[in-house]
Amino acid sequence: MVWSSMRSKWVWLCVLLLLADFAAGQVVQDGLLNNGDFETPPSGGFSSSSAALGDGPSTIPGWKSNGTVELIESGQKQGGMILIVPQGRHAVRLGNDAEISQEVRVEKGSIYSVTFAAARTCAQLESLNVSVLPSGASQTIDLQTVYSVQGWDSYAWAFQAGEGDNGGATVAFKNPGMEDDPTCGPIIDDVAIKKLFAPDKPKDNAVVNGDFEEGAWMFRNESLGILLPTNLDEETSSLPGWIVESNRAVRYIDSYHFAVPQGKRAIELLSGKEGIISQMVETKANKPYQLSFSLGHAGDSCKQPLAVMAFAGDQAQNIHYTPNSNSTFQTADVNFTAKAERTRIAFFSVYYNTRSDDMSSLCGPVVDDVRVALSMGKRNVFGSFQLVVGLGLALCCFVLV
Ligand SMILES: [Ca+2]
Repeated sequence: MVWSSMRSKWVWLCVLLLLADFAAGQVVQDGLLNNGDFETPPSGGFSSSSAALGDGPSTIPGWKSNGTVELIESGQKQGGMILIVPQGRHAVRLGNDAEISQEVRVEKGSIYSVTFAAARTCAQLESLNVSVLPSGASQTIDLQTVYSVQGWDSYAWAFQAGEGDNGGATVAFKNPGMEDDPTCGPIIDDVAIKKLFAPDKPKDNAVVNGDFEEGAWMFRNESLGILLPTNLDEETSSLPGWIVESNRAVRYIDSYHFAVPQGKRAIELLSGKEGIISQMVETKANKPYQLSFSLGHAGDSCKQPLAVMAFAGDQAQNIHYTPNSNSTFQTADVNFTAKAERTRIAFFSVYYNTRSDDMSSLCGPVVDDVRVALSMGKRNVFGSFQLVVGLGLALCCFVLV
């Protein structure tokens, strides 16, 4: 009897704790946001005609909307054009200055990466602003370049939950455009979030996340990979340790849909020198180092030749991928002498490649397993050479004396 009453007390305590948890904000785990795929029917059901939701309170379950936000259905036509729904049957379109947002629960100081699929509708310049409040971090992503022939791409954007976020943060997507045709505007789908971790620094490798295993959320069926747009802030990167310092994006790929040299994730470089990833690695000045990495193809019918330009300090080397039927990648290295306590390493694709099957999707060489280590071998050889010369000189002196 006593035991039973104790147990019921515990159950109640758990229920109260859970309720408190919900009251504090939505419990967000890695993965899809609440109705992040826009497949939950609104209270009145999905409208077969394209009905704009207007400025009213949240009519899309889980989301707040502002301005002309429209739930679209796959197969829906506008003029002569069929609207693109990246995944499933539904997505949303943002009209001029329209916004959708959702509150997510975050931990102060942690880094989060938001993944989303986006497509543009009309031919003109379209962009999408992703932001987080109250910290105010934001980025406008240019949707002008469509990287895949499917007409949509997935992107990732990272932010740090700030002091003011106090457990909850509002992630918002806004169409900053003001087009003459108000039905133009970006389409959004499949919004997910992931808390990122700073990978451990390996003892024998100065590169952080050199294997690219830690990074943005990727759905298991994400067959197109994730585009990582320009991000100059290494503290808030969807690819911890790395920055994308070019105007164009690079593609984060997984081993379920692409050939990946090591582990489950790697980077495919796109758009020639318009797609650059880099990292400042810790080095000791005047010491010899070796940068080594895997260079391969993604198995996505990318038209050869594939080559990368690899930079390490003041060294730059153009390395071509040699097709080999036994392997999807080869290893390459660049020797350099560090000039300072921090050395920049960087990669871009030498060519501007497209897939041979559709002639338009952007593709390129794959880089993985990036390492920077003291080049011990070289120093030892040099050391023994000095020793031999030294002994020789001593012997000469001895003979002469
Ligand atoms: Ca990897």
